[in-house]
Amino acid sequence: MSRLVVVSNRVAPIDEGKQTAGGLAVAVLAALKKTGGIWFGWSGNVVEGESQDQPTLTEAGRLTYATLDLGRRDHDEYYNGFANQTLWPLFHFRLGLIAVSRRTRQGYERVNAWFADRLHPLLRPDDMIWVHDYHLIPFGEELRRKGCTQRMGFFLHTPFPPPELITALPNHADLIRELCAYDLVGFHTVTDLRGFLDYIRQETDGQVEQRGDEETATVRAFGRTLLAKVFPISIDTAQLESIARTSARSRQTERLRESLVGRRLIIGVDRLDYSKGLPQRFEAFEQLLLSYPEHCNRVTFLQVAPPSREDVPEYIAIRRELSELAGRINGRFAEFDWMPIRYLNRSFGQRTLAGFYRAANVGFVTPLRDGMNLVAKEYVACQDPDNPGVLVLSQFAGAARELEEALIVNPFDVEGVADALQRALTMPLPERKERHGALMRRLRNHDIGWWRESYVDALTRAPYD
Ligand code: ADQ
Repeated sequence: MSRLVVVSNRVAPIDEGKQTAGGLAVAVLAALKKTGGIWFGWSGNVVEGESQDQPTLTEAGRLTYATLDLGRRDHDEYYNGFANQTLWPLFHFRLGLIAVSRRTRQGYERVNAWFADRLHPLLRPDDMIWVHDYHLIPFGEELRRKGCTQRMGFFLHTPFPPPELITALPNHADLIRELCAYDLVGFHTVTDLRGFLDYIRQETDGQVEQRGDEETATVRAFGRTLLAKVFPISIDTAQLESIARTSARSRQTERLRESLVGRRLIIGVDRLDYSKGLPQRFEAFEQLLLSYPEHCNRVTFLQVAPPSREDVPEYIAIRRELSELAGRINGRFAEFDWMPIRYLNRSFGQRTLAGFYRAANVGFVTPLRDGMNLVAKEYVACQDPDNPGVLVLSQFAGAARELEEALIVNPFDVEGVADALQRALTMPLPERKERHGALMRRLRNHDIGWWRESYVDALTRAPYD
């Protein structure tokens, strides 16, 4: 069996006992444990001066973690700059927020080349290399330039927009050419795949071949042949179900229930990011209280949103906006014994969140754009099947493609979202059970193991020419 080499911007915390494992970390660790291999990427540390010269290698059984500290300039240009101020807003359809700068673009290309240089000596000829996310698009081409002929796959965790948006990026063709250096490029949804294929058709002289399957295409472009395919990421459904059963009786969940004194609970859990639609979500909750005043003092909205990317100005702005909005709505509706919105800028461990999800009557997930959104899937998996809550889900989350039995909403339509909340809060038990049952069947069939195996299986079959 070939070794797997996983490359991602951040390498997840090595201490498994302590990790608050996100979906990617769980999937990657499971895959690496099976085949043995390397997990290579940034350590998460920023150092003054130059980036670390050689990776720190940490052995854990058949798995090696190879991590590098980034120097301040590399971090500013590659991570804060091009990745998070150009590609992130671009891929989330937010042209108004993109920063365009030759300096950060060069930094992005330079750090990718430097990363590839550091991984190269660790590679074996029959390794399979799996690169993750928008930070590392040029990585594969850099390895090819060094003569690497190994099977190489890329998976994009964000959406991929239509070519009309991609072409707003100067030298966009270089980025797409870099994607074509991989043998396999994976997306969450058919919409993302279509964005990529439409670019190839409209902006290059490459060819796209789709044989009756809208989820798979062979692409011939920039002198290469690759497979582009849909792999919707998922969660460890069985494990979450079991964690939620025990967490339902945990001390913290009990405390949350007691604090509600019989009121119903709506929950939102997100990184504090402008793509998650939080201002519109707060306004929709306010609209619920205006349109359906019977919920005043009867429903609490708990929004957990730990700050992220705090060096980027747009993230400072959204944080300020949300604090003001929560303050205004609470000031307007609160009673001396009821706070309508509980807004928490912190994160919780997976077990605690599982208990909170189970205690909540409504899961409120309304991003303006999201690659997949794992919180939506986690909320469903954590429900009590005998008395499940209802998921209110944005049509612009990749998850909406699969989770059809959720109440699907347009997050820009604040009044429409308020109506969906009302429907969720008043939905009869038989309908809730039926919807939840259908959602769970899908999440059990398509869990994180299925995602990982289908991707690795497709990569094993490369090359595709
Ligand atoms: P994110 O934008 O981070 O991920 P999401 O998929 O919802 O979005 O969350 C990732 C993980 O972080 C989930 O497992 C969730 O439980 C956890 N998490 C989120 N908020 C948390 C909080 N407040 N406290 C503790 N844990 C929290 C990117 C893309 C998504 C895509 C994933 C995976 O933007 O669209 O689904 O990658 O591909």
